[in-house]
Amino acid sequence: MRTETPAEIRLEDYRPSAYAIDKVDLDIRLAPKAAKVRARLSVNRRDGTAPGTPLVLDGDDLKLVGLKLDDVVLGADAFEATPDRLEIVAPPADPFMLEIVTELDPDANSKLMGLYRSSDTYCTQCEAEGFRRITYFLDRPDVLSVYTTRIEARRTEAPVLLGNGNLTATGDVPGTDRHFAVWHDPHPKPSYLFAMVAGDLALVEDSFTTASGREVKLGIYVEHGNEERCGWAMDCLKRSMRWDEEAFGLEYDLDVFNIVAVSDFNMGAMENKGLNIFNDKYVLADPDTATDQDYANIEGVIAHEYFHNWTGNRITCRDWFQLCLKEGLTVFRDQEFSSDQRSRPVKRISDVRLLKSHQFPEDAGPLAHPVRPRLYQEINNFYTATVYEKGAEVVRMLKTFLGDEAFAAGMALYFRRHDGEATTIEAFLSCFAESSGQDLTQFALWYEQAGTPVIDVDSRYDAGTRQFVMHIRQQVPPTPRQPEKQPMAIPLRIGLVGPNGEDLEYGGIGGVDVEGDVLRIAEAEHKIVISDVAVKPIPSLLRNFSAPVLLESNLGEDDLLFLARHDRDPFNRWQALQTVALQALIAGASAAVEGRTPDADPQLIEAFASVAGDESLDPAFRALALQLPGEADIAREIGSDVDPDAVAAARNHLRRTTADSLRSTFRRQFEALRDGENYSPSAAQAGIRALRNTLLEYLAHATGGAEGDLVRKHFEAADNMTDRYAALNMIVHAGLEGRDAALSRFYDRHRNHALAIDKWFTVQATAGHADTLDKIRALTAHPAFSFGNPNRVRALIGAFATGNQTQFNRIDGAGFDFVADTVLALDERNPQVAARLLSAFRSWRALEPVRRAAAERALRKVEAKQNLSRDVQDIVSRSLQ
Ligand code: 0A1
Ligand code: ZN
Repeated sequence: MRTETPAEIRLEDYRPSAYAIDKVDLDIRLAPKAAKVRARLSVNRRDGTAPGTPLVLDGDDLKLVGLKLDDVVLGADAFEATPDRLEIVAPPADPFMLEIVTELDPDANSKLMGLYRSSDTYCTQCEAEGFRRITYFLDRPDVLSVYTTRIEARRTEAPVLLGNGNLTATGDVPGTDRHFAVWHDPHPKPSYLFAMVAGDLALVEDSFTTASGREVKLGIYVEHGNEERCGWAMDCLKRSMRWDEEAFGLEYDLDVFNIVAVSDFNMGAMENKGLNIFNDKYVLADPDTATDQDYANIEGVIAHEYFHNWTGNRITCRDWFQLCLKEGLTVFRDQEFSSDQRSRPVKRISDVRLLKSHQFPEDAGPLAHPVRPRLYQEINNFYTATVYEKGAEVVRMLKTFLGDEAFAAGMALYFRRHDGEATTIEAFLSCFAESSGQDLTQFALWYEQAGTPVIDVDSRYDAGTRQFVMHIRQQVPPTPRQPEKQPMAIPLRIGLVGPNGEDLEYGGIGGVDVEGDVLRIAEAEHKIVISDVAVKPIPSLLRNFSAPVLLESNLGEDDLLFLARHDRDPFNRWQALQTVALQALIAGASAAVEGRTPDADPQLIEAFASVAGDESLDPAFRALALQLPGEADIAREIGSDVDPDAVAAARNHLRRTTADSLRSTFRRQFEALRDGENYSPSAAQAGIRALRNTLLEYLAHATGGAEGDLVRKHFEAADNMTDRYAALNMIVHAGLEGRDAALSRFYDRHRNHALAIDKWFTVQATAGHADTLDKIRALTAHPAFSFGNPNRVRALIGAFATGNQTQFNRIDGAGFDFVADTVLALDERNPQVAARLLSAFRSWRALEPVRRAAAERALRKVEAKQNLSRDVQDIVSRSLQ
């Protein structure tokens, strides 16, 4: 546990290490309570380091049991060791071999960082700073070493022994019940990419031949009994490998690629070289237990981890401030992959929904930070939507500004120039500046300035001069430690939509640099004149969401509904309808605060009817267009003094009035749609199911539970998890008859499938009912609940804190208190999971005063606790700043 004021690490303090470690030889002897790790490090003094400079290695909670230098035991005055640090006081001037023996207790490791056990399988997690929990090391991403790992365990306990790279030897340890395997990874890598796994696991095998003819053995290792649920993940892996060759010319570089699925994992998955370790939620799928969304997530995460092999592993980060160098770029790559595998517009809309629901609130609250932070206390807290999702948007904007060709040339240059290096955002951007000849100085502000820019567009048409004039202003809001902002370089993709719904031709555009249909906004204000416009257009702004900004404009509801019907940009068709719905919901929330019933908006309902029935549109798109903005999205848009009960009342009202007025139409469409005889997770079938379930969700909320039978029938008849889980949500959330029966049926059917039981917890945690918190408290005592399994904690308590706006934000503060108490209890066991749960308070300042005060009290209680982990201490202090 930590000191009172944890140290801040700053980007400007970066210095290369005094020593390099070129080779690491590990000998790991596994045992549940006392594993021994012997590390032999080939240490080299770097140029510029004075001979005799102390070598200071990182540790975390380590027990040192042996130490030799060049095979000689070190005397007590030659080193200083604590659990968190090892200093060799006066190392030799010439290269030397340091041998360190540590003893670990994998069973006692509840933080799930370093070496731990998950359901009897030994596994490791080293990003960001977990390797120092295995041995003392220069545990930083710019120290690259070649690893050889010998793993030894009892054969019966762990018949499978896996490491990074290629397998070079196996055998028995004579006279014992133990065996070993040796793995060698020829690619120098930072310690955070080290991994090993040992256990009794089943193997699903396949192979892949790279474009240049390398045969790669592919393996997915899972608990026995799960072999049948690996097919989709394997298929995703092979498609990812092919796609990276075709889209970026990047081939795999080892003879094996292994994936291991474990059930206790702090995050989604980890890209360890040649040995990816996954949260089993992103590997295991079959139609009975996984939803279409799960299938899509698996596709995205498998691709993401695989793509890290080049963006992250071959080219890694110089320091943790550069995290977005690998994460933003790799998210961009996995998004492009999924767009190519599925519908591009639907993928874009889903990604933007995620960005707006996760990243925008982060950027608008006390935890806001730049895509590349300059300062951190605990790096684990920077695996955020800003680094990942906004980081991906920044790469996408780069591509928009440069055009496809210069972007591709910049990527190629990046891979050529920096392969094998630990590098920076500056080096990355230089490649694109060179490939395009553009000055990217202003663009680089996207990495430096936090906060979501607001773009205000006020436009008018002058029939006399045939000019369309747009006044554009941008403003970046103040964020923690950044009160003043400079104008950003913003690619604003536009079109002028004419009365027939087609894009109008125009003469020229003055007042801004233009490339194709992209305006290069660079100043705080622009007056832009578009000449020779024959008739009054409706501008379609920020097409395909060309920049991660908040757009305000003087377009009225009629204009937006026209765009919703006619824009040739599908993203903006979706966005226009969302904007109309959001405006109606915000007005509805104000009405609810004043105790009035919100006004009905017949035009909006009519627009929903029209999208629902438009068979020229992709069903997946229609489903997205019909889904109302979530309660948290409405709250974010309101921005201050939010009353979550009023928001929910407005949303429930719009949903119910829409359902009541379109009931027979929706019912007819629901019944007419068919997703096919045999279940397939294909985008086409998934789209039809999404549309059917969206229609049914409206029906479930029709006045008086009038369509309850239809929903219950959907639940009973479901032959796949997508439909069954959707129906269960409707039954529970709409409070339909048969709730308890449905919950028990679901539980009984899936009692042996942890990932399905997670859904059972989540559906109950997200019900917006007054008794939900009591039910959750009771569920924490359910035999299937455990604070030791991160997925379970997230499924129940995480889902409550982030997915239940009215009950987490209860006016009596009980929701806040419950989550705060859980954070405190969890912190002793698993600080990372605790800190992440605490970040659910990120929008507390935007609440109305009574709730705001209650949230602050809960945060103060966390702050006051002694011996907080650095993870929780960091989040609570920034939340309160
Ligand atoms: N690099 C991984 C994310 C990750 C980060 C930290 C972890 O520690 C528990 C695990 C995974 C990715 O982007 O997928
Ligand atoms: Zn990643």
